[in-house]
Amino acid sequence: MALSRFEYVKHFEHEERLLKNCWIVVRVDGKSFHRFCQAHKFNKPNDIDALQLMNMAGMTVMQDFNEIVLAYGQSDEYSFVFRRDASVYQRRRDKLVSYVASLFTSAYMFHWTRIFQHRSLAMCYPPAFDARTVLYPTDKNLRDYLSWRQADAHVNNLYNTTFWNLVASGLSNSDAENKLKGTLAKDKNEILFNQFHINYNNEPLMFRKGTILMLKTVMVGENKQKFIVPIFEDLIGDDFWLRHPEILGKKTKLEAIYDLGENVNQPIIRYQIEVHEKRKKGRNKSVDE
Ligand SMILES: Nc1nc2c(ncn2[C@@H]2O[C@H](COP(=O)(O)OP(=O)(O)OP(=O)(O)O)[C@@H](O)[C@H]2O)c(=O)[nH]1
Ligand SMILES: [Mg+2]
Repeated sequence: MALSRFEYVKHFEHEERLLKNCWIVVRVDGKSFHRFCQAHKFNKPNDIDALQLMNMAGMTVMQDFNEIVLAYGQSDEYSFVFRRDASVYQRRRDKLVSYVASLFTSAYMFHWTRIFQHRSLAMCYPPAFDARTVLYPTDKNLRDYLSWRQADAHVNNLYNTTFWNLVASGLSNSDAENKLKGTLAKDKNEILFNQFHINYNNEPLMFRKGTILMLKTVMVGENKQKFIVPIFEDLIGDDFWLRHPEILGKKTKLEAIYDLGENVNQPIIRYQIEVHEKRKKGRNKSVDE
């Protein structure tokens, strides 16, 4: 086709490629989620269904990109870690960041009914997520990034758990805020324990540590299956990295079976089992016909 005289405008487009050999982290974050959570009357400080919905959206993104080695979610944010040697979209920044944000948002909407139908909770208005890409040149930088996000989850959750218990006990929001001004972690632990008989360490791990998602081989009935599994663990210490050496590219036993334990009841696992069963049925049907 002949070039139109307008075609020169194409050269105004600028494509940025993400530096080679660096870990790529794409982090999505809910836009004005303070308002979104209020509008939908999400439980404070943690709404288990809202967090499960974030995990469902995180799972969908991971299923679409096979170069994500780990995802980490807490509050209204999710970080996706792409391998150092990822060649996704030839590492074009705009393409990657916009696609991750868009898929995460549509998945959040797609899974909404499944998660919230037991509360008959309808969506009042469409949510939006922004996204950014950050490059980390060393393994230590990547570990520090993830530690930063998990430490943030801990600090916020301890504060919010104490704050909302104070408010529930009758304090106004500003009185609760004043009471917590300048307190250290141990002070908040003490308030929770002495005033509300809550041992913070017994709060659900998902609230305290956030959710880590990884691809693992699991047993579904008699069959081995690759599933995105939720992991609720500390990732700041070395233990986590020794137990999951594949993240930093150190090969693990290929067929090592990951024990889901009680996480078999997590919505993202139940969903993947359901899809797996449906596919199996579909396959058998076409064989029968
Ligand atoms: N009630 C409730 N609120 C939550 C929950 N998870 C996240 N949020 C809300 O989401 C907010 C997330 O923080 P930010 O991302 O800093 O705030 P934001 O309102 O989304 O603002 P921007 O990200 O700057 O657009 C928190 O401050 C909470 O208000 C939850 O489980 N329950
Ligand atoms: Mg936000």
